[in-house]
Amino acid sequence: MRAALAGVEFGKGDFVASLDELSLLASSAGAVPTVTIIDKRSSPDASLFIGSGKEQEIADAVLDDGLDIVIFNHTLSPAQQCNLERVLKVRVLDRTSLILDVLATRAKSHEGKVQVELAQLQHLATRPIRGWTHLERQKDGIGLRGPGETQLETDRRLLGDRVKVLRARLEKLHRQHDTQRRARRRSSAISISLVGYTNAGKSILFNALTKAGVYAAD
Ligand SMILES: Nc1nc2c(ncn2[C@@H]2O[C@H](COP(=O)(O)OP(=O)(O)O)[C@@H](O)[C@H]2O)c(=O)[nH]1
Ligand SMILES: [Mg+2]
Repeated sequence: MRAALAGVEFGKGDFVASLDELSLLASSAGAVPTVTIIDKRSSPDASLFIGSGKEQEIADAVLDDGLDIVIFNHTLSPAQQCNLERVLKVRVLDRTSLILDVLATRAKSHEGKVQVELAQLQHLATRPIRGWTHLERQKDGIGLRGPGETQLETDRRLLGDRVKVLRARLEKLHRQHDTQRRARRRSSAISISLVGYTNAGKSILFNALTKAGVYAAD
C-alpha cells in the first residue's frame, strides 16, 4: 500500500521530527511512504487543511505514483477529510486514525483491545461515516482495521450502542482488576508498574527483569 504523507508547517514545534515519526507510524501500519508533500501556512485551510496548490500536487502524485492512501500529519475535521477524499479519490487518513490503527493491530490483552475499539469508535463518531461508502471496496485498508472496521456499515445509533457496551465492559474489567489488586496486596506480593510513552523501552526492561519474552520492537 503506497502512501503520500502530507504535512503543514506552521512554524512551531519540531516539524521534521514529527514528520519522521509519521513515516515510522505509516510503515508500522504496513504502508510504504512514497511521497512527502509539505505546505507552509500560518493556519489550516478551512476546507482542505492544506493549500489548494499543494492539494493539486498530492492529486498528481496519487495518479503518477499509483498511491492508495494519503496520510495527514494532523487531526483533520470531518469536513476536511470528506472534501479531500472527494477531490483525491483515495482514502485520506489523519494522524489520530493512523495511530489508532497501529494500536489496533498491536493490542494483545482483552482490556487493550476494548480500549482501542472504544477509541476508534469515538474518533469515528465524529467522522462522516456515510461519506466513506465510495471507498469501502478498499476493505483491508489502514485505518479500517481492528474491531472498529465493522462499524463502517452501521449507523450512528448502533455506534452509540456499541460504545455503551464497550464502556460497560471496561468498567467490569476495572472492577476485576481492583479485586485482583486487593488479592495481591493481601498476599503481600510486590508489584511494579512500568510507565512510559510508546517506544520508551518498557517491554525491553520488562523482558530483562522477568525473561517474559513480550513483544519489544521499534
Ligand atoms: N538505544 C536504546 N534503545 C532502546 C533502549 N531500550 C529500548 N530500546 C529500543 O527502543 C525500541 C522500543 O522498545 P520497547 O521496549 O518495545 O518500547 P515500549 O513501547 O516502551 O514497550 C526497541 O527497538 C528497543 O530495542 C535503550 O535503553 N537504549
Ligand atoms: Mg511494549
